[in-house]
Amino acid sequence: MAQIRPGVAALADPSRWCPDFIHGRDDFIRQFWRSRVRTLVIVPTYNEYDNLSSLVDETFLVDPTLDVLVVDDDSPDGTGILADALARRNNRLQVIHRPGKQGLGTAYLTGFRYALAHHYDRIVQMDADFSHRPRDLRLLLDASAAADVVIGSRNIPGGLVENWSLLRQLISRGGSLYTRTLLGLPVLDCTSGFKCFRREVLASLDLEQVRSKGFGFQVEMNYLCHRAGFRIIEVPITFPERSAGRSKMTPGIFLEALLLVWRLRGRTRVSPRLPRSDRPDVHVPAMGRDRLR
Ligand SMILES: Nc1nc2c(ncn2[C@@H]2O[C@H](COP(=O)(O)OP(=O)(O)OP(=O)(O)O)[C@@H](O)[C@H]2O)c(=O)[nH]1
Ligand SMILES: [Mg+2]
Repeated sequence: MAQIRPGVAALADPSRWCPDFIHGRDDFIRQFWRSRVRTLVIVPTYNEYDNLSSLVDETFLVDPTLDVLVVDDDSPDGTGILADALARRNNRLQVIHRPGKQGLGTAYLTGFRYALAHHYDRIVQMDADFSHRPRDLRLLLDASAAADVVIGSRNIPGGLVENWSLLRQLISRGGSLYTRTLLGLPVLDCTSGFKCFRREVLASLDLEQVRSKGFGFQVEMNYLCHRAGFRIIEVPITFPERSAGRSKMTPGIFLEALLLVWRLRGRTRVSPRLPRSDRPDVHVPAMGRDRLR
């Protein structure tokens, strides 16, 4: 069989001679778009001293052009003091201090108001306990070019949870099914808190009417976005159990989410909804598909 000389082989492979902006047109456009868009990552904290420093470092490693806002509720373990120290070293990190624990939902609302006032284009929600892996941020940010709301999902192909008992997985999946069924939401992971919103979404919603303090907040935001006709898509994430610090989950937070669904369902009956698809919009990028193999 005739041998192809290395020089000829190089000519036959465009990746070896074609400029990046022609060969990888998609990448070029994506990078250009990324450089124009201002993104704020909101991280609510309560007693996350052991996680915060490395979380912030890893987040900026993913994308040094992001800004990060820590919303701390006067954590007794000194997380707020640590956040201030980190912010002194990096002017892309901002800190809001609130007096005492007021709940995850209101911490995000505080962050949203800050983001709108400071003209950010995209707003990301991310927990401080590494259950939302900074490396998965890239998936959310890339998908946000084509959607109003992107949800990092554990319940779509390629998504997974690590180190959860079977019971906990059943409760989480059951909770999403319950919410989806009663509210008609086209979302497979209704309680995920790893999300990216386009500015227009938050600017157009009446955030004052959002009442949930715990993880019901995620459901309430999904509901409002869907009702307003925004395009919601899900991308697969890996969700490890926290390795440092303690969970803030309480039976009260759980009950709040259970009852919230009925409160929202009551609202559904009285207000007409905008036309939109009722089917989940799932995006499994190449990286997610690889996980399935
Ligand atoms: N500012 C603020 N942050 C909070 C509050 N409650 C929880 N958080 C933060 O919100 C994020 C999620 O809280 P977690 O305790 O991990 O709750 P969860 O992820 O629903 O529960 P686990 O899966 O058990 O960890 C973490 O970054 C917490 O530090 C609060 O009252 N105020
Ligand atoms: Mg957590």
